[in-house]
Amino acid sequence: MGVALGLSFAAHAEMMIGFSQIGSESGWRTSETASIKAEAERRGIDLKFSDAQQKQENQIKAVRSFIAQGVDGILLAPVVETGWDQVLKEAKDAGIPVVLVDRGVDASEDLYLTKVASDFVVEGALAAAWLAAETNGVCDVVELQGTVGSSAANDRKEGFESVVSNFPAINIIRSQSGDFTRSGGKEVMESFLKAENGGANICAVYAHNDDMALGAVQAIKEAGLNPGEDMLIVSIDAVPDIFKAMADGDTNATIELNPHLGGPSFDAIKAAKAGEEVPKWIKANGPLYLPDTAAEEYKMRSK
Ligand code: GZL
Repeated sequence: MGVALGLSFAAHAEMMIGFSQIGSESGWRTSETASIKAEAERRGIDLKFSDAQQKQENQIKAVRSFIAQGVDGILLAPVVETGWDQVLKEAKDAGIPVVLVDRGVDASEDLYLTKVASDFVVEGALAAAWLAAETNGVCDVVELQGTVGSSAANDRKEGFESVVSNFPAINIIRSQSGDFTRSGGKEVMESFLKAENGGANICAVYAHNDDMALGAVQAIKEAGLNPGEDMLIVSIDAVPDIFKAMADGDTNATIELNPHLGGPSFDAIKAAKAGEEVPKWIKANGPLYLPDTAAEEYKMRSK
């Protein structure tokens, strides 16, 4: 009688990493999540994933659970900048390195290993520089801000204003948060149109991300205006749908935000465990894209 040997080799994971993700509020966020999960898979990393539904308390709970599980490292995409000191100290006391992914925190640098993120101030400045060139420095702009209190929204606002302050005839006439979502962008844009003479006073829309810009496009069309012509639209993320909108003439510029942050994050944890120095900020800024290459980019990115 043959003996069936049930040999099961628990795949030996290179590392066990906890990842506290903000949520799935935008196209960019979902592609970032997919990219980080794929990179973990490729490296044989056992990734414990938690979606916080954009609530900081869920992220703090998740980090505490990762600490209790004794993970080798933690990726944290902090939904807002403040309120992290205590839980970061708990991770540090447990000897678990924390990598801030995509967004930053207002906490002492010794409480985390590194931040893998773009420089949002530069992104905001680039958007303003493009608009100033496009309008010869004369434009009344409405601003769709990202999530209130997030480093992405704070810094993109700061960067935009740092350039616009050099142009006395460029004015930010309205500014409000659409929380990085399409529905939020649409709702706020509808209120801006109503408040600004049906949109006649608005020269341009600066949206902190593409999803809010696409929501604004819908609102502008429903108001009987031509987005991209009656008012310029510049945004950030470079998601596939914005390239389609640019190719259709509905928006005018986008700035790339790199969603492939898993590699540098996992490398940083590995380096730390090997006792190597890791810089406190690993930057990943991308270029500005215009309609001339939008159709090509859309085809390539939506495969
Ligand atoms: C910025 C990132 C922002 C994206 C939005 O790095 O945090 O959050 O621009 C996302 O699409 O919601």
